[in-house]
Amino acid sequence: MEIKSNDVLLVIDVQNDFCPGGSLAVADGDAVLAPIHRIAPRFAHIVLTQDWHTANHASFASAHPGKHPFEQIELAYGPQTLWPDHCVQGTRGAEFHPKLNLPQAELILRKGFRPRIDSYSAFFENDRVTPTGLAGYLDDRGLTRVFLAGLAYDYCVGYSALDARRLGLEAVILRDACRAINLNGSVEKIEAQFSEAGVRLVDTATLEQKMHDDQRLLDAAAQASAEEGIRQGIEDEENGRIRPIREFFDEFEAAHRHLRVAHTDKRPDR
Ligand code: VGL
Ligand code: ZN
Repeated sequence: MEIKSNDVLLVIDVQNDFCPGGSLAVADGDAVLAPIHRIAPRFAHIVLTQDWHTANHASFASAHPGKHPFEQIELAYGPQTLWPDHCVQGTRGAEFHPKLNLPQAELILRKGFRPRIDSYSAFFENDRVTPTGLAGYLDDRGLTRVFLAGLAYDYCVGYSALDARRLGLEAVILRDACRAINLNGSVEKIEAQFSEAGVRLVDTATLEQKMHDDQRLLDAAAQASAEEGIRQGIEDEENGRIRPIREFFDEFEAAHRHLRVAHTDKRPDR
């Protein structure tokens, strides 16, 4: 597998509230930084997403008297898990992790800003029909394969990957560059959907190794073809199928002798 110019790295929700110390901390959440930073230079295009809720957002348990975080309720569009308040617009928890260093990212996409609808996916909100605009953006730019990394594997990363497939895009999750919330079997559930939908999982190290191996094969092929060209040339010359290369050199030298003489004449004494 190689990374091509129509690939995009989608870095999902690497925000303070999803990292250790945050209000919806994912275990080891900041461990995604190292693999993301290692693989990012391979990509020509990077998009960051930011969970971006209003205060009193419908996905917050605090907005539903008597309800607690991680319980389920029914909203207008169906079941919704309730979360602790997190990623409220303009707060420190909503900011990217201070060590996230991807200044080359071309787009920061915010989602979950409609007070009555949650949005796990970077493509559609949780009603599954309200678009975020990302599909149009990628289509406009001819980006047809998404690699995904970030938080959380079993929610925003997973839903984004499944929606990408629904839109006819290729989706590859960089597994070691994600961490999961793992709530009531959420990892197993979403992984069953991954295999159904054709979402691929790969580790960044494997991807790097494959790219390295592919490059070595290409180099070897180029080398072999150059050698074959030379061998064929020598054989053709020996069989009289082409003029000896020496003749070309001699003619060239003869034709340009005056230049060399003129040149050497001008050279100062050494
Ligand atoms: C997420 C739960 C609530 C995520 C966002 O980024 O995976 N999870 N909001
Ligand atoms: Zn959220």
